[in-house]
Amino acid sequence: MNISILGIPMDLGAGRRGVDMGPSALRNARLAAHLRELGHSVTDLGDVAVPIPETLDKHQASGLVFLEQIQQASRVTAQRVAALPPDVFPLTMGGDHSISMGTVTGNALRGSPDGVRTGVIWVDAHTDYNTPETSPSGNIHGMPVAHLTGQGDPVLSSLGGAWRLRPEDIVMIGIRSVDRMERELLREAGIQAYTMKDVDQLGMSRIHAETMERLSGVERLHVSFDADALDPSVAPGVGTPVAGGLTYREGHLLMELLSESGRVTSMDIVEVNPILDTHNQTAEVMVGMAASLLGQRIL
Ligand code: 6HN
Ligand code: MN
Ligand code: MN
Ligand code: MN
Repeated sequence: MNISILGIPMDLGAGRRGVDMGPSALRNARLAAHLRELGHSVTDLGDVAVPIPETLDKHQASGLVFLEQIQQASRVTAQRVAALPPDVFPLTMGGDHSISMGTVTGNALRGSPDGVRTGVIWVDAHTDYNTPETSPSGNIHGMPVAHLTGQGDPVLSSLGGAWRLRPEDIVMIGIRSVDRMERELLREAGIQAYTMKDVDQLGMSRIHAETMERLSGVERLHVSFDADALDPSVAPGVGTPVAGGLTYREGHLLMELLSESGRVTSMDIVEVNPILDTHNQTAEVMVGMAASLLGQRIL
């Protein structure tokens, strides 16, 4: 497979600094080399330009933190990804999870200006379904799924023109932290979310099977993997850790089963924060997750 790696060193959407160094940490953990060892042809496209927070005035006319800069970086990200040939597998690296507004949109638009029906598997401790109105923090990394489905800020919700991610084409896995109003919006939208209770009770194998069944009608399938989906003992280098997460093996099993399905067409790795990490452990673990999704086998 031809894999294109693109970094989006974005930390304007998060409440804590350092997640902009995620792409460097993942490169340092030899992401490209690991994927080449699996037989892939890998091109590193470098990073999208994202402004440094200290150079900006934090207070925007809209009241949302760094809204304009995130709009601009999301537009560029969507354009960069959309310009990649449909046969390339884009592996996009954050940065905080606000980058996925651009990456998912760009992937849906590849080779098709109107966008094709795209499924999203959102692996995360959080549902990231706040709107600017419901968000308790104002941080845009807690809002990408709402914007992808057409809610919230009008610029962020129309990055792909008229294209929208359909609520029924989203499956969330690893969920254990949802805000009060966010929960109501999720229920109204009917988004399928597997909580950690579901992971404990059903097991990852069944959750994978149900996910594939639910997303059987989509043309493309994107995996957005927030490192905080994993338990903080496995992935400590994240800005919003939540206890009781996916084990190392649950994460790998999901990636292995998705790899076997042969249906995944793009992936994000987000929220790796080397400042909060221990000897780059979280980046190393996430490189392993990408390798499992991209064909690494135990035997
Ligand atoms: N992430 N629900 C919280 C908020 O501020 O909206 C946390 C969001 C975390 C976002 O980890 O990608
Ligand atoms: Mn290694
Ligand atoms: Mn997230
Ligand atoms: Mn999260």
